[in-house]
Amino acid sequence: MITSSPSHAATALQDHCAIAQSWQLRDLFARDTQRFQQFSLEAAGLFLDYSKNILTQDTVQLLCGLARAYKVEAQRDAMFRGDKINLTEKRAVLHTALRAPRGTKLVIEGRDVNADVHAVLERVYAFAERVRSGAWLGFTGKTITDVVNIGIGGSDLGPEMACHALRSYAQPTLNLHFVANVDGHDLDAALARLNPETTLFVIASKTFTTAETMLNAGTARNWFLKAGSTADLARHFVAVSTNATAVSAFGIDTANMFPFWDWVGGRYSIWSAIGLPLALAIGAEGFAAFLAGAHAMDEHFRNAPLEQNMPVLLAMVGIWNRNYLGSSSISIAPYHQDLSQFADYLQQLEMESNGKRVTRDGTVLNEATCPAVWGNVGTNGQHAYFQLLHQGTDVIPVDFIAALKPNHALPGHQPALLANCFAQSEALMRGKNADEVRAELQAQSLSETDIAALLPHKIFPGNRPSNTILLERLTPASLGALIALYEHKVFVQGAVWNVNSFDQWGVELGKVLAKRIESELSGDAQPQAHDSSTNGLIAKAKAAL
Ligand code: G6Q
Repeated sequence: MITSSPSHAATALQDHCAIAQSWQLRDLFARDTQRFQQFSLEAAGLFLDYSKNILTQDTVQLLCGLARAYKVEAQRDAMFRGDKINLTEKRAVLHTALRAPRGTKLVIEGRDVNADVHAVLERVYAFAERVRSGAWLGFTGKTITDVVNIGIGGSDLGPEMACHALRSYAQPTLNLHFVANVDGHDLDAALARLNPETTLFVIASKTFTTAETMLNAGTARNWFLKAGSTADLARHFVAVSTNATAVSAFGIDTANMFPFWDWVGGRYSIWSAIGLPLALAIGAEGFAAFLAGAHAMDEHFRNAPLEQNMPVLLAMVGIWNRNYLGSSSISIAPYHQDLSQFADYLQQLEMESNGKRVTRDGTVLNEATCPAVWGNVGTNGQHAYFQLLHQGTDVIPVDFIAALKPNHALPGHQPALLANCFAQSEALMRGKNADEVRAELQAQSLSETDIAALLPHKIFPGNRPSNTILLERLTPASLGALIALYEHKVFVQGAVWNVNSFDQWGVELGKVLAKRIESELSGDAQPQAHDSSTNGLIAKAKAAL
């Protein structure tokens, strides 16, 4: 295999794209009855159909050539090996080590990472079992009925999404709540439904310094102390963090702290002790299956050739749509109610990882990086924004995600759901041309004048790309594989865009300014130091507070 330079590979794709722009998906399907077989594959229990993208085998070859030119395989191996690929933070990126089976050798800076990971997992599992079985008692001797995870960003989105996705597997006697927002409405609404005697708070923060989490945790502690004593805190507050000193200063016994490591990025941390709420919900066996599903995808990503590598293909098709065909956003459409938070989760995973404007060495990029990621469950989205997907002026590729078998037993719903999912990708691909619309209107005996007036409104341009990802059923293992698929997609895209996917400096400026404004809001002096808009808004708030 001859690997060309990145610029050669990109030029070859640009030339190819000049031709591909005239292709119609309808024609590609008409010409090749094997298209579905050619552009689909199975890995780690997931099935990906990417045939409804504007591409041929040549396109796939050229895209894999681009990935090779950017040394995606070597970059992937460096990540799995524990090299410090997060250059700006000088850290390894080892979420894959969190799901490696016991006994997988990995030594980083003299520490046996696998032994550390499994030692914490044992503690997480043992604690989860004590709470689930009712052996862990609150300060008045009652069993725990409610768990509140207080955390934000990566310390919230993953556990909340996964607990919702796997609710069919959850212990029904344990209610899970997630509080993230510094907006007091969030915590207030949760506390209003809770009894301090039967509530367990999980304070989840890698740094244990995040302003929102610390404020919410402090308020929760004060709420608890109206009922219990400081000595009782140990039965109702546990922490997940890398910062033992801050956990202890907050008043949580470090015996009740579940650690993780600096090589676990927030948005990649669901596999670590940050997944404690999920372990509480689905138990040790379920959590182990979740890790095993992700590990199966890791093995596929490490070993499959690029042309048959699901994360690589998902990533490179995304790059084709973004950098060559010019789409600026992608929509995520899970046809599964339990995945209702999956688009939000991917929004952070993709946009915080690859929403970057400079290369790893700091050079300003000329090409586009991460598209905006958004979406909602089908069929709800069909009655809201799918109009724009079908007939809007932007072409927005869609990832459809569905499970073949449901986790419920209600008759009739699953065929209706899947029919809608498949119909949407067919409609986006085929569209409806002027001849088809005219024939339809003529069949309804409309006058020629009415047909002429209606016709342009009823045309669907079609040729709009989509992927369909099928799961046999949404289970802990298939959810693990699905998340890992997208993590590795993000990795491959970051490798080709040549950005650091593992830092997030873009969230810092607002944090610093908010601190200053917060002190101005509570102080006496009128704000002067900002622009007139910010000064004006602060003054209005001061008058109201
Ligand atoms: C994720 C980000 C970010 C982080 C939160 C919470 O990759 O780093 O979303 O998870 O800011 O941080 P803490 O866990 O430190 O509170």
